[in-house]
Formats: sequence, structure tokens, C-alpha cells
Amino acid sequence: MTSWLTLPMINMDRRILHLDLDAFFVSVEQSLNPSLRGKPVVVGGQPGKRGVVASASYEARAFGLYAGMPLASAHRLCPHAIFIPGSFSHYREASAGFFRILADYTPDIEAGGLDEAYLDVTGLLPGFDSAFHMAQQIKHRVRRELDLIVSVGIANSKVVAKIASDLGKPDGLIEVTKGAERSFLAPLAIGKMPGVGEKTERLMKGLGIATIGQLADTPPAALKNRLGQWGETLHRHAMGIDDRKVEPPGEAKSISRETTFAADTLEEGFIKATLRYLAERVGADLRQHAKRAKCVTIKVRFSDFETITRQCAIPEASDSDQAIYEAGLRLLARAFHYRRARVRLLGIGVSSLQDPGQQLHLWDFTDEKAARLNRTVDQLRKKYGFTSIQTGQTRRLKEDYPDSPDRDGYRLHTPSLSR
Ligand code: TTP
Ligand code: MG
Repeated sequence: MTSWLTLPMINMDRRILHLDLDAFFVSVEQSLNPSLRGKPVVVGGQPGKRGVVASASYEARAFGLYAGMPLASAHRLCPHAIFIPGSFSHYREASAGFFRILADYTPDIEAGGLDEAYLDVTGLLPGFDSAFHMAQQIKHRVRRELDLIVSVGIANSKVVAKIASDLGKPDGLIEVTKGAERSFLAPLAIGKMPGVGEKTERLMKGLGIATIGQLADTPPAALKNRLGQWGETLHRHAMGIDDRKVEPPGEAKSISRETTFAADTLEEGFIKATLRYLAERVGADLRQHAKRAKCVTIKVRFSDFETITRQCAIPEASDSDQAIYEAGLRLLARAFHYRRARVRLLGIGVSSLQDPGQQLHLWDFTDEKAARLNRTVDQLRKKYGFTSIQTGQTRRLKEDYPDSPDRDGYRLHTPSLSR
């Protein structure tokens, strides 16, 4: 190999696909229950309950509904919409099917969530004369095999491919040919840029920037002034320049679960039971990934939306529900010491994940026993459903939460966020 080939150059001839399933949660529900097709459908929960829209069908979006909107507002705008709580295990299954299809085309896959991926297909596979034809085939297979619709954008960079897939929705397929990146982006509203939220948009408007073309024409120094490094990056992206690679994900850095309560609460028994349940979900995830955690964090949102986190290290990296819960309890005490007010949302997570390299101390029988118990519980739950096993602390939740239909856990009030 000649030496210049080894330089880390940007290949301007890359072909990158960005794929994103249309109205993912809703579409899975529609494939399970075809009578929902063609109707305004919302996944997220019942409008009388608290929570937000996780996914809205395109028919519902016509009424102004969008992800993140409170269910109550969604109901006001579109009272005849069909509201569904959602069943995460079905979405996970559909997602696995989606990624199985993608894996037939390249190992260069970067998942951007359950329903979103980048593929680097530069060089392609034998049998395809263009990235466009490959995308057509993927769309066809996703429709036939999964009964879902995927929108695809193709370009020489991640940012342009993502904007293209978004622009084509629903059922889109847009390729931005080499050299056309900047003219493709120029007329688009600044809000179409990934990473530009309401706040940045307002700031840009203040600078007289409404379109991506105007952003590209703004001196980068002016942007750096206001937005720092991020401003420079945005400017490059606006010019269609983005050398980020498609990177298959590293391993998970943290695992967490959280839920919003149906009504703000200060009832200690209930809060602790919920904490225990969430800790068990986190522990089960940890064990499934064969990881141990060194650090536990809780998140508490009070009724006025003030949100705090408290974090601590645990003496031995652990994957046990008990250890996570006990650390969580201590952190909860700290949170209440800071402020004793009604709680709107509670979450617990672990980080500093390690492989279970270090052995348990041989004399540490309590750890050994706990580990055995957790393994048995995992096996039973796999067979009979998560809520088939109740620990003393979580039993009382049965009165408050119905089982999810797939017995994959309690149906919390914010199902999409309590994965
Ligand atoms: P998105 O791809 O952002 O949304 P979508 O697939 O419903 O619609 P489209 O891509 O056609 O615009 O998110 C994928 C899924 O992730 C979505 O179906 C539900 C879930 N989700 C949430 O749970 N909460 C959220 O705030 C968002 C944005 C998505
Ligand atoms: Mg989507």
C-alpha cells in the first residue's frame, strides 16, 4: 500500500445511507392491528393520564400533534385520535428485524436508536450498481418482511444523508448527488439541521439566519462567537461538509430507567417501591449485558419541574438489584434532604460499567447468595414475564399499575421512557 493511502483523508465519494422508520411505534401497532391504519393514532398513553406523545401517525400530525407534546394537548387538538399505551417488547422485536435486514448489506452500521441507522456503503456489495438501488431493495424488504416503511437519505456525509431522509418522509428516498450538497441544503429552514433546537433557532434568527444557505454564508467567526465550537461545526455542516465516520457503537456506557408518576407523590412507601422496581429493571439489563456497575445515579423531578440528580460509587462493582436499590435508597434520602417536595418523576441508573473480570471474594457469601438469587429470578422472569416475580418491596405496585399485555413489566405511565 502506498503511503498516501493511509492518510486519514475524507473520502468525498462516500455513499452514506441514513434510514429512519416512519412513525415507528405507531406503525408497529398498525401492523399488529390493521384497523388502526390510515387513522390518527398516538402511542404514549391515555389522554386522561400524564405523559407525552411518543409517536404520532402522519394522520395525527396533520392536526398538529408531534412527539413530546403533552397527551392532554394532543387530545385537545385531535379528540378523535386513538391513544395507545404502547408495548415496548414489540418495538424491540421490530427493531431487531430492521437491523437484521440492514446487516445483510454491510457491517458498517451505526444505530441511532431503535428505528434509525447510518450505513456506509461506499464500494458497495457485488450485485448493486448504485447505493440508490440498494436503498430501494432495503425499502422493499422492510415493507415486505416487517410491514413497516423506512425513509432513506443518501449522500456523501452523515448530516446531509440525515437531512435527506427527514425531508423525504413519509416513505422517502432521496439521494443527494456528489457536488449538489450545498445547493440541496441552501433553501431549507435552519430548523432542519440536526442538533438545531428551538434555542439555537431563536439565536440564529436574531443573527438574521433563517435558512441553511444563509448559515453557510455567515462568517464562521461570528458563529463561533455565539455558539463556540458547535457554531463552527454547524457552519461546516451547512456547507455540506461533515467528515464524521459511520461508527458501529461502542458498548453501553450507562443503563437507566425512569418513570413519571400518574400524580405527584410524597408517599414514601410508594416511591421506594417504584425505586425498587426500576432498580430491578436496571439490574436485569446489566446482567443481560454481562456487566457490573461501579456507580449509581438517581434522578428526581419535583412537581415544579426542578430536576436533580444524586450520584454515588458502590464499593464493589455489582450487578445485583439489591446493591443498586440500596445505593438508590441512600441517594433518595440525600435528595429529600435537599428538598422535601412532591415527586413527579423518579429514575435510577448505573454507569462506570465493567466486565465481570474480578471474582467475588470467596468469603463473601452474601454476594454469592444474592447473585444466585438474581440469576434464578432472571430465568423465571424470562419464562413467565417480569412481574411474575414480586419482591417484598414491589408487591404494592400491583395495585397501582396494570401489567403490560406482554407481561414484560408494569405498564408505567410513560411507557416509552421507561425502557
Ligand atoms: P422518531 O424516529 O423520532 O419518530 P417516529 O419514528 O415516530 O416518526 P418519524 O421518524 O416518521 O418522524 O422516533 C422513533 C421512535 O422513538 C418513536 O416512534 C417513538 C420513540 N420516541 C419516544 O419515545 N419519545 C420521543 O420523544 C421521540 C422523539 C421518539
Ligand atoms: Mg422514525
